[in-house]
Amino acid sequence: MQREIRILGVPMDLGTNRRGVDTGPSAVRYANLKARLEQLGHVVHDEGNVAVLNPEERAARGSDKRQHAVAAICQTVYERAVPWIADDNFAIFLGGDHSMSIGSVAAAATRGPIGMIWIDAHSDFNIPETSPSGNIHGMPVAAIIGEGPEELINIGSPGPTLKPAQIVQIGIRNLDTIERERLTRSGIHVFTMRHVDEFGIGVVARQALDRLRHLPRLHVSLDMDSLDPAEAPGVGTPVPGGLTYREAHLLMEILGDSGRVESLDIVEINPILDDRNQTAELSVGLTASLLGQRIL
Ligand SMILES: [Mn+2]
Repeated sequence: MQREIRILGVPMDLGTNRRGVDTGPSAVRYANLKARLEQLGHVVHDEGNVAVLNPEERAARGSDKRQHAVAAICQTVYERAVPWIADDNFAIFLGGDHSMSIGSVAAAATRGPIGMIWIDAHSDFNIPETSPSGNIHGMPVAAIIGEGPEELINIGSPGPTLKPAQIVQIGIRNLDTIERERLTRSGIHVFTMRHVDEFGIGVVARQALDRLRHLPRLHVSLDMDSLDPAEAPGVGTPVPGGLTYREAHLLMEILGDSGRVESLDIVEINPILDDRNQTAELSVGLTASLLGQRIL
């Protein structure tokens, strides 16, 4: 199916301590995301980047609290993307760190009830009180269901963006202690790497879609650290034992075959740690698989 696709870059690393993921959108563009999608017959508009002050610029201006800056950027992402969502275009958000997704998911949810498939090594379900690092990129899923700081919860519109039953996570393999307890109580359905190992990614992908079968539209949030570091070395927080190249492609193809995915985040690519842009190239291939590329 031919789609009209809009791409928005969010060159933000304010949700993490490690510099580098702010250049993720450039790396993905360098890996020819637009041309690759055009080859599949789609009409692609690159809408450029949301303006993000880097830490030095923020310091020079007498920077406010990081959380305020992240909230303001997420609100801008939301406001830029809502008109495209209304037009029924496919939207691709290029991070930047994963806190960006508070804004992109809020925008996607303006279409009506959506399901969210969060593909990640981490569940990103901390709140400031439970986070060992204090980094906001470990908190977006909590904010999306209405837990954590008010200013992050209220992006787009006041109150929670999604209910836990609208969320499925895939690829999880690294949880903080309290985060793990909170996650098991949350009602979010989690397919850990054990599920992938035991049943195979094809079964996991179909079960994830089935869990969200009451929701006609889906948002996919792809943290590139869900992949094994051997395939995707250029990420902010690598964790061994991730999805293989083939598992990740099959997952994207099955999600794409559903015809229900309307928006996508690609986050946490860190070109400084990458090997000749391998991780960004992989992300482009995975996006193509989600949007119709098939072997035969
Ligand atoms: Mn993440």
